[in-house]
Amino acid sequence: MSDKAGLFAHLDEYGYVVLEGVLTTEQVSTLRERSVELVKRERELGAQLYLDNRSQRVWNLVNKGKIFANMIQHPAVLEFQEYLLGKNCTLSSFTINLIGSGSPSSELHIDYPLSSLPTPHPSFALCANSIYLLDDFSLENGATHLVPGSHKRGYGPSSGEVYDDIIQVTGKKGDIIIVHGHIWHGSGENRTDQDRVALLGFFCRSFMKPQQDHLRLIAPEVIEGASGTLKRLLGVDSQPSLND
Ligand SMILES: O=C(O)CCC(=O)C(=O)O
Repeated sequence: MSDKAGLFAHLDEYGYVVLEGVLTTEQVSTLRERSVELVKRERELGAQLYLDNRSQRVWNLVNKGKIFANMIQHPAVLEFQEYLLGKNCTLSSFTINLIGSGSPSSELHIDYPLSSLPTPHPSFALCANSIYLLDDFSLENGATHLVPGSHKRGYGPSSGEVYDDIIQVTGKKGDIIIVHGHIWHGSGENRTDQDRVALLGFFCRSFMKPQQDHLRLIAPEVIEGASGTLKRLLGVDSQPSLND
């Protein structure tokens, strides 16, 4: 599926779409190498491990290298995020998600803050994710689980429940999967001897509180030197007015 209208229609209908071959081979290899370095460094400093301590997230990527700051502004990602969340949407968080060898699958869920809101959820998206594949996603190494169409149900999955309409979304490194934030999803079990590395660019509507407080967590010189687009994504334009 390559025509733009078809990609948007797939996203609307099923709640996800795979954008094929967005990143170059060189971008993938530099991003993966840099991601693995950050994972190792933060593990030594007591990083957040999960899924039997085999998987790990690295938070606040905009502050951890220009390559990440550039990647979150990728036009292909912004086009689809703005389609779902409005032209003034902002970044909620930008993280590395490493699903380690031997990691069990995660529980099916919807992401915070949607998971903490009363139901029914609105029919329009409040948040949405972008999964940058830095490894091929296969049935064996934990390709993302999701329930197609579940973004239209207005509520999230029940903990511990088994659902029979789950699929796994496979793809090639360099692809980016855009995921409607209301879709029921999770990472799969990694039955291989290799880690599965991805970046998660999570966006929200501009009136919402992001998962991370970018303007306090990111170094002032990074914010000052940011492009207009990046400043907007970090929420510089959506601060409350002082009314003075
Ligand atoms: O990495 C994945 O496949 C999904 C990640 C996920 O479910 C999450 O971080 O909420």
